Amino acid sequence: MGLFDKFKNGLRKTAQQLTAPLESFLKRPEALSSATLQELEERLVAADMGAATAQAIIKETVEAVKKEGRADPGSLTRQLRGAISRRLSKAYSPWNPPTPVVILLAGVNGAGKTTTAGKLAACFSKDGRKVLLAAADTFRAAAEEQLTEWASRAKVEFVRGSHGAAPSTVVFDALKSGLSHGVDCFVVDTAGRLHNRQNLMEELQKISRVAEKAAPGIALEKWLVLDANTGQNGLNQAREFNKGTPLTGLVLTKLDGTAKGGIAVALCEELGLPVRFLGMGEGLEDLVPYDPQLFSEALIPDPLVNV
Ligand SMILES: Nc1nc2c(ncn2[C@@H]2O[C@H](COP(=O)(O)OP(=O)(O)OP(=O)(O)O)[C@@H](O)[C@H]2O)c(=O)[nH]1
Ligand SMILES: [Mg+2]
Repeated sequence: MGLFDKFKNGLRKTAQQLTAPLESFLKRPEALSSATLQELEERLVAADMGAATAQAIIKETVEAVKKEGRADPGSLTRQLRGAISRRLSKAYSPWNPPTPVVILLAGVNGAGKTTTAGKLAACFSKDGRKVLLAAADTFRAAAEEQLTEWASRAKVEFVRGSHGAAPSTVVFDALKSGLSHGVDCFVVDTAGRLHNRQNLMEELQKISRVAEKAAPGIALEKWLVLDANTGQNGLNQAREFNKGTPLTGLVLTKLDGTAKGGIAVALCEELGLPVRFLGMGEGLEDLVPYDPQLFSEALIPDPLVNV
């Protein structure tokens, strides 16, 4: 499946939420009627873009349509896509993993960290990188087993700590031994933690400090894994994690199962952090590199724009 098809599939539920009203708007001549605009704004909020962002998008869209001098429905959908796309592009720049690189995945319980770690390992390994998956979730034995399973699916190496080892020790040992064996991509899975638990936030800081100590100067990515179903609370989570350990990126998971994928727009608008990957299913291949253009085209497809 091509990349754009993956975006379309993964964002289908959110797109349906938006396209149904857009299709009916296209049949009406009065595209800029206040009833139309209000309905559209409600749909943006329902897709979880947030009230303030939805309002700003509508305002910007209306101004652009007026400026264009063609208050027809096609112009409305085109400008709407533009307003969404500009927000999705904030803080974004294409990312190529440096060599070597450490990617630390953090997030609340059940966000999709372990699944993402496995998918990332497969994705980088496919690109010819020598990948090591490190189980720094030492909290539950089952977590290590889950990651072992992913490592074998992704056909990459895997390292876990000895019983009762601290997560930072696992990371230290993984980096030391991995680097001496030519590993150039470390993907570190951590335990789920609530953003308001100070001690767990400190543990993350420690993992990151220890990684820097084990491999001074190594590129260290700290990504927050967010479940797209979390809605606007995801913004709060991201802010709190970012306070504890300054993040370098976001991964948004479970987009396939939600009509609330518009949260990506709110996150990009408000956080100044780049989204790096999107989780769109439970399989090894169901991870796509984030692309703001493809995202907005999947949300508002061409037939709605080229009218
Ligand atoms: N549909 C769908 N399910 C996903 C996706 N990512 C993860 N999941 C599912 O979400 C559930 C939790 O995923 P995990 O990867 O175990 O989450 P975690 O953050 O590691 O959880 P803890 O370690 O318990 O904090 C599993 O059932 C996954 O299969 C996704 O992109 N789409
Ligand atoms: Mg996990």
